[in-house]
Amino acid sequence: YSRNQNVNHNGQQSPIAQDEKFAYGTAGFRNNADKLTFIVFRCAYLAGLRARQQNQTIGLMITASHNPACDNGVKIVDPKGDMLAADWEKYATELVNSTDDQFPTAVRALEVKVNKTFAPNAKVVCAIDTRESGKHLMNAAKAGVAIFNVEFENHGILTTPQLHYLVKCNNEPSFGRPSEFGYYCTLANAFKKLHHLTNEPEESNYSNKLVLDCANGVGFPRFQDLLQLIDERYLNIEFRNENGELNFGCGADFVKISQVLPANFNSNDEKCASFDGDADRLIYFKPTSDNKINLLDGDKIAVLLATYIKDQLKNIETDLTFGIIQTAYANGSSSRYIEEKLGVIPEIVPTGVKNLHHAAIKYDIGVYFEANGHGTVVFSEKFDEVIRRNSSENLSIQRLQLISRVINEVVGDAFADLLAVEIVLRHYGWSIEDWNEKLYKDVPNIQIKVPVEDRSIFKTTWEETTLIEPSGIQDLINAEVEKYSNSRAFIRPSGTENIVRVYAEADTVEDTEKLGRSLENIVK
Ligand code: NG1
Ligand code: ZN
Repeated sequence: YSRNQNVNHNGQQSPIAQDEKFAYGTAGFRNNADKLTFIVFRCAYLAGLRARQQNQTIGLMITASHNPACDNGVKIVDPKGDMLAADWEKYATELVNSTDDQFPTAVRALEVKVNKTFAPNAKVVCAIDTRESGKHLMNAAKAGVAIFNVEFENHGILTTPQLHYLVKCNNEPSFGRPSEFGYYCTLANAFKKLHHLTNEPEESNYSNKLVLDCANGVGFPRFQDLLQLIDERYLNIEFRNENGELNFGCGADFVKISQVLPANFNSNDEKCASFDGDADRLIYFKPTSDNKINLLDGDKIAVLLATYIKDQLKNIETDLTFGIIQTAYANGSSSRYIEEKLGVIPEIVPTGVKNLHHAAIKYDIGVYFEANGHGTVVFSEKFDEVIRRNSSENLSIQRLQLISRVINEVVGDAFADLLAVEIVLRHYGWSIEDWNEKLYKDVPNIQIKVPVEDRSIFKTTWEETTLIEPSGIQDLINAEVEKYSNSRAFIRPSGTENIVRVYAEADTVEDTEKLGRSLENIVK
C-alpha cells in the first residue's frame, strides 16, 4: 500500500509519482479510484491514531458522493459524528503527501506528537458507498488501521450520514443504538409518532406520494430498509434510478446544477425528489410542462423547516436562540425572506458542512443548509433541558421533541430530511407547488463548473465572494456584475473537483446566463 506499489481495484499496478500532491478538501480526499488505495491506507492509519488519542470510536467513510462512478474518496469522522478537526486535516494532508521514503519518519513524528497511551475504547468504524472500488478500498482501510492494532468494524454499504450516526452512538450510547437497525428505528419511530401529532388541515393539498431519484446509489437499498418500518399509509414512494450508472444524468447534484429533469423522469410526475450518490443531500423538484423543473433546493428546505419550528415556538414561552446558516450559494431571495419574514438574519459562512455546522451549534436551534441540499438542524443542551426533557402535554413541545428526533442532528441526512419535509408539508396541507409558491420565489441563478489546470491559484476572501488571486480578475468580475440590475456573482475554486465554480444571479434568466458565461470566459 505504498505510492510505488499502489494497485487499483482491478488488481492493476497504478503507481503514484512520489511528488504528486493531494489535499484533504471540503470532503476529505477525492480522486480517481485508481489513486485512492494508498491514500485510504494512510488515512486509515491516521484514523486509528485519532481513535487512540481520543480513546473513542472514529469513522472512516469511503465515498465520492456525487462524483462520477470512477472516482472515490475518503474522509474521517470525529467522535461526535462531526468532521475531522482542522489540525488533523493538516496531518492527513502531510501524511498522504509524504513520499514512500518519508512515510515511516512522518508516521513516527506524528506518533510522538500525539499522546497515544493505553486506549481500550479506540475503534474505527468504516463504510463504503456502492462504487465498484469500495470493497478493495475497505481492505486497504482495514490494513491501515491494523498498523496500530486498533479494533476495526466493517459496516459494508451505508449512507454517509448512517456512518456519522454510528460513530456518535458508539461514543454516546444515550444518543441511540449504535447499529444500522437502531438508526432506522430512531427515525421511523419519531416519524410515526409525529405523524400522529400532526393535524392535516381539512382543505389539504398534501399527497403522500413521492417519486424518488436515488442517483443509482446507496440511497436505494438503504431507504428501502428504512421503509420496512414505515407503512405505505404514511409515505408512498416510487423509486427511480435504482441500479444504473451512479450519478449519471441523475441525482441531487445533477438536478441542482443543470436544473433539468433527471433520467427516467417525465413531465407527468408530480412531487419528485433526488438523493445524491451517498444520500447526504436531498432536493425536491416539480416537472413543468416544457421538460424543465421547478427546483426546491436546500434553501427551500431550510426555510420550510425553519417556518415550522418557529411556528411551534410561538406557542411556548422560551428564550431559546434560533439561527439560520447559509453560504454564498444561497439564493438571494431565500436570505431576504429569512430576514424579512422569519425575522432572523442568516449567517453566511464559507462552503463546507463543517463551517455551517460549527456556526449552527452556537444557537439552541441552528438550521443549516447548503443550497445543494446538504443540511440539518442542530439542538443545544438547553434545548434538551427545556424541550426534550419536558413532559408537558403542550402539543408544540411534543412536536419539537419529535421533529428533533426525526432530523439527524449529527449531520445532513437525505433520509431524515425527507421525512421531516413530508411531515411539515402535511402539517400545512401543502402540495409541492404550494411549498414552491407560498414562501418566496427564487431569483434566476446559474452555476457553471469550469475545468482549470490548477485550481490552487485561485484564492478568495473568507466568505468566498471576492477573488484575491490571481490579481486583477476580481475587477473584471465587478465590471461584468455592474452591467446587470440586482445581480450578484462570484468565482471560487472547488474543494472537491479540479474546477472553479462560477455562480451568478440576476433579474432575468437571460441576464443570469449572460453574466455566468462572461465570468466563465474570464477564468477560461
Ligand atoms: P466544493 O467542490 O468545494 O464546492 C462541494 C459543494 C459543497 C459540499 C462539498 C462536499 C457546492 C457549491 N459545493 O464542494 O457544498 O457539499 O462538495 O460534498 O455545492
Ligand atoms: Zn453527498
